[in-house]
Amino acid sequence: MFKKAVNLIEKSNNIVIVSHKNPDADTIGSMLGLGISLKTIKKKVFYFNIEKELPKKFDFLPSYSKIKNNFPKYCDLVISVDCGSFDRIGIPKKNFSILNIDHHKTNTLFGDVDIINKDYASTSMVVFELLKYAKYKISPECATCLYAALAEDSGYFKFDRVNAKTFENASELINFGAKPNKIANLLTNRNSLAKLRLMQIYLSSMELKKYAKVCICRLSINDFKKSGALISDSENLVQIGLSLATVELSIFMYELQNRQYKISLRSKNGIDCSEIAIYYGGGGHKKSAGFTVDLKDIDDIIDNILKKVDR
Ligand SMILES: [Mn+2]
Repeated sequence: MFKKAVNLIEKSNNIVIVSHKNPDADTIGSMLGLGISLKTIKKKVFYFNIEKELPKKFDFLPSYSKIKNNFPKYCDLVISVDCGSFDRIGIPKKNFSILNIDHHKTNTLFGDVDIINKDYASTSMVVFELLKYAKYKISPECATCLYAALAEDSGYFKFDRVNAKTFENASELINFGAKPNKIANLLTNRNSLAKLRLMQIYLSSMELKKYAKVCICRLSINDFKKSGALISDSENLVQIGLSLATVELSIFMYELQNRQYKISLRSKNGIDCSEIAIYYGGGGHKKSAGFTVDLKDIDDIIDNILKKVDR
C-alpha cells in the first residue's frame, strides 16, 4: 500500500490534502505535516477544510494560515487524512484519485489506495511511516505538526492504542525537531474564558444514571451563545464526564443547528461506543465514538442506550 501511495503521489502534480469536519489536532496536524513534506518534492499542495472557522488552538502549527475552505477548481489527487468516511470531508466526488490515510477501525475504504492502520494512536503516525518509507524530507515544521497530532489524539499518551510504537514515533519526531513541552502548552493551556464558562454550564447540566455509571451532559445553541463559546470549544468536554470515578459511559449531546444534535460517547471498562454509534449511523472507536440525531429522537435514543448498557 505504501508503494501504491507513493506512485500515486509521484504521478500527481496538484495535490489537495483534506481534513474532516469539526477538525481535531490529528486531522489538521496530519494534513499540514504531510503537505509541508510534499512541498519539498516540488508538488503543488492545497489544504482544505470545509469549516469557515478553524479552532484557534492550532494557530501555531506551521502553514495553518494556508488552510482554505474553498476547494480548488483543478486537482489530480486528493489525500484524505483522519476521515473515517468520504462524507466527513464535505465535498462532492469528482474526477480525482483519492489516497485515504487513516486509523479509524470504522473506515469505509473510500480511496483508490487506502492506508489504514487501526492499531495506531493517530493518523499522523501513519503519515509519518509513509514519509519515512518514501524518504521524503521531515523538517522540524513537519515534525511539529505530526507530533501535535499524535500527542493530542493519544490523549497525551494515555488512550487505548498507546504502546511502545507510539513512544518510538514520538521520540523520532522529537529528534526531527518537535518540541513536546512547547507543543503541549500551546495546545492545552490557551483556553478562552468563553470555553471555561461553557464548561461551567456543561457541568451544571450533568445527570447521572445507572448508579452513576452513566453520565449525561447537554448543551444547547443558547448555551453556546450565553457563554460566547464556539462549537469547537466543546471538543473534549465529554472527557470531563468520564473522569468521574464511577462513570463508565459519558454521553455528551450538543446542538449543532436546526434542532440537530451531535452525540459524543466516551467509555472506560469495556462498553463499546462504536457499536452504539454505528447503530445510529455514526462511527468511531471502542472508547470514543459519535453520531448525529434530530432533537425529537433524543429521548428515545438515550433510553435505548441505557437499555444497551444494562445488557
Ligand atoms: Mn485521529
